[in-house]
Amino acid sequence: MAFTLPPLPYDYNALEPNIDEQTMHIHHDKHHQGYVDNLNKAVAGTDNENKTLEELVKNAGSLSTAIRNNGGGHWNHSFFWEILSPNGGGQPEGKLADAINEAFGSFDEMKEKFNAAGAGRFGSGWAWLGVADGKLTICSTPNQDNPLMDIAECKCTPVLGCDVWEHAYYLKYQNRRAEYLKNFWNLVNWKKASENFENA
Ligand code: MN3
Repeated sequence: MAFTLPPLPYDYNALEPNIDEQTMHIHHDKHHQGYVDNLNKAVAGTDNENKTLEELVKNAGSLSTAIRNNGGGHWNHSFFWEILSPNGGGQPEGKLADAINEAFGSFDEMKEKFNAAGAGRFGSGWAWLGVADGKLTICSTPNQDNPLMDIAECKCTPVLGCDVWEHAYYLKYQNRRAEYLKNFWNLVNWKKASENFENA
């Protein structure tokens, strides 16, 4: 069964002013669609056609570069749209809030570390907050890799992630990746992040 592009769970302009409408159109309709199309081409007529996206991502190290890049791209973006919300921002509550305080000292220190991971990623990639061995951790991955991949330097189950490819922010922020990362927090869907945390 072919992979398909999930619709955005909100309108293209719903994340304004933090992420602009044109960026969301290009990012979702062109970039994410491209990963889906190229993933379908890469698995067509092979055993990998019948595997789930998670199976492909977790075994990326033994699969083709095309599956690693486009399977990762499909997984990462599907995850990213869900972690953003027009009603996002604020702070997490409950178990996730407790775990953040325990791992990083405070919510603000966690944000600082996450932003540093995103700003420090040379070129294109992602910043992640995830769970490894029952504890929260922060890391970044290059290109469309993610921490679920067997080949990832930092392995964890993602709780939230931020796309720091230029295509995610350049129209509005140009070279100001740090400003984009700062505004990312206005959009974080902590309900979804808490679900990811509790399922990890
Ligand atoms: Mn992207």
